Amino acid sequence: MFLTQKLPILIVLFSFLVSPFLSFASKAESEQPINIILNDWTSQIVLSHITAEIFHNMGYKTQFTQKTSSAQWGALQRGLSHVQIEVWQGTMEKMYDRMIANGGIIDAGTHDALTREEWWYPDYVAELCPGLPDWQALNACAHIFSTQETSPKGRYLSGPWEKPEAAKIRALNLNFKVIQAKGSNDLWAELAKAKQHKQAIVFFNWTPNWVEAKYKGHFIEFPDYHADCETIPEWGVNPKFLHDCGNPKKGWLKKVAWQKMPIKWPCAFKTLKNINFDNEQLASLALEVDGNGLTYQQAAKAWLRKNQRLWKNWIPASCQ
Ligand code: TMO
Repeated sequence: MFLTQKLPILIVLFSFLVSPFLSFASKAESEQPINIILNDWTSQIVLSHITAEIFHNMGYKTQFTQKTSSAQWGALQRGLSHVQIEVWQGTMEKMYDRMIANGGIIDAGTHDALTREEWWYPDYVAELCPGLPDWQALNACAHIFSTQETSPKGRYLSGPWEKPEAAKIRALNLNFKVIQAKGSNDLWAELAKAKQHKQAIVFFNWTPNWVEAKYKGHFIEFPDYHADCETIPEWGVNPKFLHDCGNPKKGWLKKVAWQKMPIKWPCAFKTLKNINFDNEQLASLALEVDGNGLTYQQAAKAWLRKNQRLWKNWIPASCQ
């Protein structure tokens, strides 16, 4: 009688006494590592490291897998990878919508950051090409953007991300040719070189990013984005073609997860939903690496050290 009544209390007492000595790992619902996708731009990589460290702190194991933003979807859908911490509307909305509709991936919430991904030029180019940032000014000065590869057309230097730039050029009848950079470092190198020689350049850039801290410049103003622009040819200035518009100017930035993550690692998923960065935080993280030479890990660790109160609050009380 005594024992059966008191047993629950004894168990509670016992676990209370012992729990501080148990490793954090005992709190993870599964020993299997959470696989986090590393894409190929700086803020995404730093945020991935921050996320991994937060999960470690909660007792989870993590792994990274490098995937381009176009190759990531299959891995997420099949459960080979489980988290992508920066899904940008301007480049990834189409695949995001399709994958959510398929049910393979789930939305893990939206960052506060508002994003824009678009053709961009440094300040001094405005003097070389009057009428910018209006896109209609581009054709009259296509020649000043031309390179050996593109002459007599202007060069538009794109990134390796999912964007139908050639279709946009065709739909807006621009006298430009797309040259695709291998990665963001190539974009920054071309920007520095062009600036040094005061040469015209227009390339794929985005915000928040480190560039805005170091270079003044502008996005090209294309016809305003509308979802119909990408699905209904009749929409917009060109009735025959899709993509006759720019990217969203206040785009979303989302986190996505493998659909079974909430069952397999419930506390990690709840925490992922709370992880939230704004424009300023993202731009300064990117600047630490691309401007100030820190490694991705160093930038992540420094941020975690300085912002403990903030990120510890992202872990729900029931998971601590
Ligand atoms: C996905 N990106 C931020 C490089 O445009």
